[in-house]
Amino acid sequence: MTLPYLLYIMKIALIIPRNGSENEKSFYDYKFFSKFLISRKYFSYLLAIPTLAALTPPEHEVRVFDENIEEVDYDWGADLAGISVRTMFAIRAYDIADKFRAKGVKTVLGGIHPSMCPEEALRHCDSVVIGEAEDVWQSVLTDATHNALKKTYTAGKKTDLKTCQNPKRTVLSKSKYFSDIVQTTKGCPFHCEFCSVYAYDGKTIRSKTIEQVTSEIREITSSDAKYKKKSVFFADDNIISDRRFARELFLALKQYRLNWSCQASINIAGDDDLLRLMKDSGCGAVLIGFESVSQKNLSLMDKKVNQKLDYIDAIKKIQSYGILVHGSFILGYDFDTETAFDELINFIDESKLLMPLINILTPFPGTKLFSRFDEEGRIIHKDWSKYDAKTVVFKPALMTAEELREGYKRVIEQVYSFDSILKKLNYYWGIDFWKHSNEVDPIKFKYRLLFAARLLTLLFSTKIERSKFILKILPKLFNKRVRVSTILTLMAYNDYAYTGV
Ligand code: B12
Ligand code: SF4
Repeated sequence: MTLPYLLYIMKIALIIPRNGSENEKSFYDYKFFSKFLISRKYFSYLLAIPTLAALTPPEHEVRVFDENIEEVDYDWGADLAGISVRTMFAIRAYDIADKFRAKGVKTVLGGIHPSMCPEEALRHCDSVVIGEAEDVWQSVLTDATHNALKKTYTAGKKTDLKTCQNPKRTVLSKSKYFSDIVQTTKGCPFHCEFCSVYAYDGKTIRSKTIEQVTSEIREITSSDAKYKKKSVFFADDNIISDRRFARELFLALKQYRLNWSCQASINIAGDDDLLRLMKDSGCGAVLIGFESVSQKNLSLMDKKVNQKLDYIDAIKKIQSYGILVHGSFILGYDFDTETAFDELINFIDESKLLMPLINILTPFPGTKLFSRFDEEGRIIHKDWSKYDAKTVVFKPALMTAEELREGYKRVIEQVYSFDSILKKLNYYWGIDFWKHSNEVDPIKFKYRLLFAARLLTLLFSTKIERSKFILKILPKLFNKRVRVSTILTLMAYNDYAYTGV
C-alpha cells in the first residue's frame, strides 16, 4: 500500500449526543429500565448513524459513540467527527463538537436541527450538512481528506429510498438497545402546524422496496449476526401513508415472527383488512398522535386527519385486534384553558389508554408554529436543551407558563399513579389483551422469577406507593396473561411522573 493511499484513509467518529442531562428523566429515556436491570441500556439508536456508516467507503475506519450508553472517547484519534443533532440535544451536540474541534478534529453536524438552523450550528463545527446525507456524504469525505471542507453541504434532491443501501447496524453496540429501528417510508402529505416532517422530508411519500425492508429484517434477525432479534420499531411517520405498500409490507413481515410497533394515523381504525394484517405480522403497538381532545385545537393545528373521527371508537376498534394504542397528546395549544388538564385526564380514563405520552407544546425550529410564535413575540427563550416537550418555552394563550407546567405535572401524576396503573392493568388482564403475544412469544418462567426477585429488592424503600404496588402485583406475576415488560414500562412512567418533572 502506498503512502498517498493511506493519507486518504480516515478514522471517523459518528456520534449520538446524550438526550437530556445525565440524571434527567423523560418518557423516552429508559433510565428506570437501566437501573432496574442493572445494565446501561437504551431504547434505540438514531438510524442516521448506521445510515452514515453504510454510506462511508469501507477503507475508512468508523467508530460509533452513543452517549446514551457510553462515553465519547475524544482521544481515539478521530480525523473526522460526524454528529447527528435533534433540537432537544443540540446544546449537548455543540459541546461535543467544540471539544473535538479543540483537539483539531474536523467536525460535521447534520440532522434536522442543523438543517433548520445552519448558521447557529456553524459556530460549533467545520461543516453543516443541510438535509439528507445520501446526496452529499461522499463529497464531505472527499473534501475532508483533502483538507478542503466547505461550510455547508446542501442535499440537492430528496433521496430515492429505493436506491439506498441497508443501514450498517454492525457498527452499533447492538446488545445495549432494546429495539431496532427500521424505516420503510419518508415524507408526509399533511402539514400540521407544530411538525417539521413535511418541511424536512417532503410531502411526497417515498418508500423502499419490500425486498429492501425484508433484507434489513433478515440482517437484524439472522442468527449468525453478532446480535439476536429483539423488537423492531418502524420509524415511519405513518406506516399506512401508502396503503398498498403497507399491505404488501405486512404480508411480507409475517414470516419473520417479529414483535414490532410503529406510528400511524388514526384513520387506520377504519381499515379492518390492514389491522388484521398488522396483527398477523406481529404488530403489538401503534403510536397515534391524537394531539388534543379539543376540536378547536385540532383545527388550529391543521390536523385534518383527526377531526372527523371519534377517538374512543377508534381506540376500541384498533385494540380489538390486540394492538395496543399509545396515544400521544400535546398540552398548551392556543385553545387550552385550565380545564384542558381534567378533560385529558377524563379522556384517558374513559378510553383506558394504558401508556399515553403527554407532551408540552414545543415550537421546534422550522415549523409553522415556531414562525407564528416568533412573530407574535411568544417564544420565551431558545435554550434548545429545554425544548424537551416537558418544559414551557413559549407564552401560552389562555394561561400562564406556570399553570401549563403545573397542569402537565398533574396530568402525568394522575395518569401514572400506581392506582390508575393497577386499575388499567386489571382491565387489560381481565380481557386477556396479550393472548396472542403470550401464545407466539411466551414469557419464560425464569424471566418472571428474575423480575419478581428484582421487584422484591425494591420493596423496602421509602417509596411507599411503589412498595404497595409491588405487593399487589407480585402474586400476579406468574399468571400467563401478564407480560412483565408492560409492568416495567409503566413503573418507568410512574418514576418519571413523580420524580422526573
Ligand atoms: C422514530 C422517531 C422517534 C422515536 C425515536 C426512536 C429513535 N431512537 O430515533 C420515538 C417515537 C421514541 C420519538 C420520540 C420523540 N420524538 Co421523534 N421522531 C422519529 C421520526 C419519526 C423518525 C426519525 C428517524 O429515525 N428518521 C430516519 C433517519 C435515517 O433520518 P434522520 O434522522 O433525519 O437522518 C437523515 C438526515 O437528517 C441526515 N442526518 C442526520 N444526522 C446526521 C448527521 C450527519 C453528520 C450528517 C452528515 C447527516 C445527518 O442524514 C440522514 C439520512 O438521510 C422523526 C421524524 C422524521 N421523519 O425524521 C421524529 C422526530 C425526530 N421526533 C421529534 C420529536 C419532537 C420527538 C418527541 C419530542 C415526541 C414528539 N412530541 O414528537 C420525542 C422525543 C424523544 C427524544 N427525547 O429523543 C421531532 C424532532 C424535531 C426536532 N427539531 O428535533 C421529529 C423530527 C418529528 C417532528 N414532530 O417534527 N421519535
Ligand atoms: S404530525 Fe404526523 S400527520 Fe402531521 S405533518 Fe407531522 S408527520 Fe404528518
